[in-house]
Amino acid sequence: GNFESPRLAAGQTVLILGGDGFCGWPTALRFSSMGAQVVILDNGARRETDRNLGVASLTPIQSLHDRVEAWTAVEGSVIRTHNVDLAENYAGLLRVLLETRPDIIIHFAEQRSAPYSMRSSEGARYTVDNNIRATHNLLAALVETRLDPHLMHLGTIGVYGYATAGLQLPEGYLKVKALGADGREVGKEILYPGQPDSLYHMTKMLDQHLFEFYARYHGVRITDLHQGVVWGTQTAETCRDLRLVNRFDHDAIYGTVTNRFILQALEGRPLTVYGSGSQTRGFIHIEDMLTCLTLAAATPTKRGERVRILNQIAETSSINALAGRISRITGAEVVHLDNPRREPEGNEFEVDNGTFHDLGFVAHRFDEILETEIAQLGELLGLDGTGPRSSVA
Ligand code: NAD
Ligand code: USQ
Repeated sequence: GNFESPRLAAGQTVLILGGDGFCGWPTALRFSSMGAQVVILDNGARRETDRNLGVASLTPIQSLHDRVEAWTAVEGSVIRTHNVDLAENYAGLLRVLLETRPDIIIHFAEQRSAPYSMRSSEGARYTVDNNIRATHNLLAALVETRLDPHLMHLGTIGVYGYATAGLQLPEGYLKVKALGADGREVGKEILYPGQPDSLYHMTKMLDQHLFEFYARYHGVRITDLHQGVVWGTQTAETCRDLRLVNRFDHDAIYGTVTNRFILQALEGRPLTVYGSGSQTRGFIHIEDMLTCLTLAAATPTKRGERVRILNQIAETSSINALAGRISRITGAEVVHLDNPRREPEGNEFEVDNGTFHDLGFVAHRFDEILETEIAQLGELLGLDGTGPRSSVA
């Protein structure tokens, strides 16, 4: 990574909500390796959903208990874990907060699949109930316990909505001019009035309004990170022992596009572009996500400050261009399927991510790391592009 002072979090206590997940687990290991006291809260909801959907990580992930034991064996550091449902067990949350007294909380603990939130009323209700209650319980508990950690939340670039009408997406706040009562123009900054394209993304917009309220009304210190689609699998820490391996989702509900395309190419299957492929998205590699999180953690917001909203992406690309890049390296064929999602195609997508640049973030570029990533995943899964592994359906 390009983070210059990896000891910044040393001695701090970092509570990671959703620390058993794809983004949360590598984050727990990164902060632990930097010397922070790391505590994970996770109710295992994601592993349960996998069982219900009949899907599984393609990498052999261990139980959370075995993962943290392996980390202690490898690194010598202890990561404590709590199996608490953030949305349903408020008393349990209070207990963990008072016992942990975190300096930093990183909140990943939400249902994060857009298609899952749109597939049925059950998926929609679970996503809204789980995500909004999780976030609100956390905010209420911070006020009740009078703890004053820096809360970092993983939001999504999709909160804005993808049809941007050619506007460059600002970092959370839109400058507007309107007519004042006396007929003169007045300027104001308002939370960007997003029009998200899935109920999942909608929960992140509702989260953002809760953050705005709790920062303004109760002085909670918050950074909301509007992140693009994460790709890649392993990080410097998850590579150190197979028992630490990160999860790899490839199914149509939780598998995200870049990782699905990489796997399809490694299995000698065509890349499944939905619709015209002219949808544009923001992307970030998992190592770059860790760099951004350490930079945000090192620059906490102050009491009384409004929510800091940062756009966390490395670059934007259309799905066609993404498929083209992977196809050029691997020779994979590209197919266009009827788009199973309702989403705007042909959208322009310009994103201001100036704050991370100012903090010193230099992203890896797709083309620099794509080939390495494909080779690493191929080695991890025992795939070389000639056909599926026997255990892969
Ligand atoms: P994930 O599903 O792998 O991990 C989420 C974790 O949170 C799971 O381990 C789950 O068990 C836990 N969880 C969910 N609800 C909980 C609850 N009520 N109580 C306790 N634990 C709960 O997802 P991920 O890919 O790691 O994403 C993490 C966060 O980052 C999400 O909030 C997501 O919206 C955001 N994000 C992810 C991506 C991406 O591409 N993966 C991109 C942008 C933003
Ligand atoms: N897509 C394909 N082919 C596939 C899979 C997806 O063309 O096989 C397309 C989709 O139609 C969509 C785009 O790729 O246009 C992205 O889909 P995705 O499943 O990779 O990602 P998305 O649904 O946007 O959600 C993911 C994470 C979510 C996060 C979001 C960031 O699951 O948690 O918030 O990325 S963002 O998209 O920037 O809002």
